[in-house]
Amino acid sequence: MEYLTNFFLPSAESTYATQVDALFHFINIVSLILLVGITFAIVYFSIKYRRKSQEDTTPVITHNTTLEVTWTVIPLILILIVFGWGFKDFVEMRTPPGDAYEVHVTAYSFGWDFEYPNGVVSANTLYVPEQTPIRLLMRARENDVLHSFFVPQFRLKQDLIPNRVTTAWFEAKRTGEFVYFCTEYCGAGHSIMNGLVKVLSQEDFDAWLEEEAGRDLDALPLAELGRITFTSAGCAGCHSLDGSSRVGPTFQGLYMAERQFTDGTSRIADEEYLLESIIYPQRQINVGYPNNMPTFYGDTLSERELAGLVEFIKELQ
Ligand code: HEC
Ligand SMILES: [Cu+2]
Repeated sequence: MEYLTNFFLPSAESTYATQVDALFHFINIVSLILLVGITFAIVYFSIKYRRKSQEDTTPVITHNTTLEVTWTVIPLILILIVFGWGFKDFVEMRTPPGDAYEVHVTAYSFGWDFEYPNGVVSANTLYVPEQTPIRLLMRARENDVLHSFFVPQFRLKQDLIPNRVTTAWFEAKRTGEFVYFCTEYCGAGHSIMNGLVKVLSQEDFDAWLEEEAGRDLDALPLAELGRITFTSAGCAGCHSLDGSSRVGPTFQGLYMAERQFTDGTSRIADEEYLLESIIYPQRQINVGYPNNMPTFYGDTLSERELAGLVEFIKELQ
């Protein structure tokens, strides 16, 4: 219901969101008034000054300087107001306060990495403290495509481009969870490129950051590491663990099951097959599924994460 509180716009949750809405409403209301006024005038004058009969010889008015100046100057003033107002807000939205907390954002097909100043990386969920200006330094992975970071409730939207750094900033007014989307159509996994911005109190944020910094991924058992990687690498967007099909097949009961491929061959899903499916997804395509799984090889996943994924899938009987 929260979404309906602000005249059809999602609730305004960043410090500048209400300003963006004010200008939006101004443009909407002025347009509405003009629409009604002009429509009314067209209908009224068409009837009032219509040609009443063949003999009607009322001269046609071709020119009226006063009128023309009026209907040029009034819209000009309105447009200058919109420009000045928009420019002022734009500059504010582009200029982070000097003491902003910086988070590096990397987008790839199909997921997001958020890296904090102490080196902690969170995958697909952005954690930030409330009432603190946050500056995002954003780029898409090299050789990847364009993505765009959009948080409707913050009125924030910015493209991410390979080999370029773009920036944006916001300050969340209160704690809560706010959905973000990728809003640049980027490929078959575009629809899974959404997630949450979790706004925490400063204490909770510090505690979270400290806990993450202390977590030693190298010390985790393989299957446990695999479970974390399943979410952090974005597999969860296309593969379920409960037997239901998503973009790709479920992982439940996959280990040692017989798989049928589009080239007519079949194979038992042993460890070798699982690993191969992750690093060379295009080699064998399961019947009934698209060939759109991204390749997870090279710098995307470490050897240990790959082994962890295989162990994790084996446990899902
Ligand atoms: C954009 C969607 C997408 C993402 C993300 C994705 N996959 Fe897939 N995956 C698929 C599709 C579609 C198939 C079936 C087609 C094929 O066989 O290549 C598949 C097939 C597989 C298979 C073979 C399954 C079977 O039933 O034979 C494995 C194993 C697998 N993926 C593992 C992973 C892992 C691990 C990740 C994360 C690191 C991942 N996938 C991420 C779409 C995806
Ligand atoms: Cu995207």
